[in-house]
Amino acid sequence: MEYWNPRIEKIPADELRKMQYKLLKMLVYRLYNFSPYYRRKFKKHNITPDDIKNCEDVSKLPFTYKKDLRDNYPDKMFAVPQQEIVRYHVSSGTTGKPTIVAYTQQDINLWTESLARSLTACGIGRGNIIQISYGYGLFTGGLGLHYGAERVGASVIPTGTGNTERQIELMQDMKVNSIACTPSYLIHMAEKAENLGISIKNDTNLKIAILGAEPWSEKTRQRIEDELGIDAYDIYGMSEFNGPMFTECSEKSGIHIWGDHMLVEVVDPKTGEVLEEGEEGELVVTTLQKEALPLIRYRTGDITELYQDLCECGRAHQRIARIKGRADDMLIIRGINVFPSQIEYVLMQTREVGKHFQLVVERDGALDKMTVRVEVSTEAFSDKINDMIALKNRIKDRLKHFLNINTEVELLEPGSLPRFEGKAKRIIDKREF
Ligand code: DLL
Repeated sequence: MEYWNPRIEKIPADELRKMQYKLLKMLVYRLYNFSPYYRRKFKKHNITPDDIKNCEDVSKLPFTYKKDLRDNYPDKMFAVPQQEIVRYHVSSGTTGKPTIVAYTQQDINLWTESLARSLTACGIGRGNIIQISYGYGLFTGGLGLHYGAERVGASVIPTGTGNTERQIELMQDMKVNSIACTPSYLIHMAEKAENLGISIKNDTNLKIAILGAEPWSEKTRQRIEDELGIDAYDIYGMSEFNGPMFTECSEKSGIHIWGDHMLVEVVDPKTGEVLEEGEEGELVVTTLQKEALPLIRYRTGDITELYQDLCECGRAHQRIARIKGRADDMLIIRGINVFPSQIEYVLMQTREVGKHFQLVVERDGALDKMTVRVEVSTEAFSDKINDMIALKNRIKDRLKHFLNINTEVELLEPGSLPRFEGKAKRIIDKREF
């Protein structure tokens, strides 16, 4: 078992908790005294640093929302003078203005440390040749992973997104054995390779993929691993708290959140009430050491749960379950809550379907109607109408059985849905609210 920073990674749970308490107390003290934004907010909620007597007291602090970052655009939430800032990234944001995030040198160092631990836990280090096919630039994925991979001593090929044929050529020529990108882009790359007569499994050295930035299901992991002959690890993060930061370890059972960097809670998305470990809700993070843009109880919008048991890998740092989707991604179809990732899970259990799908939601009179548009795999695609009708009905039945929703299913020829180099866009919601 490899550790990047064994002293911190193998710290016993109670010592970690003590460390988190000290860091939280220092954070509240610092923000109360030096951040005009948080000082105002704490005063409004009658909070002083003396109110923090243990880690659980984090729940006394007010939440921070994406809206706060938007309302304070571009820099009113920064807690250091501009001279201390060495980097900015911009979070795309699907609606409204983007948000700007800032980093001091120390923030970059901590981000890099976090990724160094995570990449090591995924088996990446000196000797690995890693292709980074996340976007470089304003998106945090490319540069974040780049710094982390260099820190662990891997040889980095900073391909960024796009120019897929070139990427495949480099993968072969440079004997790339690991890659970081979105799961949808890796699937796209594998298809493109196949069209060029190249099998990722047999004709390249690829062995490890660090996949994230969008929801993907356990079934999709299994298919990627089997078809490409690799180990695929989930990586999570968001621009507001640096970017990509946390991954699974070799156990592949939950994403470790480095507790000295972040204090996490899971709350009921509607009431904000703190939930027990094992209960599903919205992830809330408090950044314990960030300087330029510290966040107190930031509502990520991501749905997950905290695992209770200790991980076999020996790290006491808390794990979260694979992200199910965003609270705002959740579709309510005739009153039933559905996450696109659940539909993906059901689809990927059906051997005859390919890996690309799209969900179209519209109003049919007063009722919601959802159409699952999914590509059939090249092997299973057939002109025999009866075969295709049988497959369609099988998928409909499974969706009904697992998710209790009635859907229309549309089977499509392989290659007919759009492909994405970054995050996939899978939902088309035509309803008007
Ligand atoms: O996507 C940072 C990142 C880059 C993460 C590379 C992993 C790898 P944003 O663009 O700010 O940052 O988007 C953050 O993406 O709140 C989640 O909803 C979603 N997301 C990120 N990772 C995962 C994942 C980057 N592993 C938003 N599974 C987050 C599911 C994910 N959703």
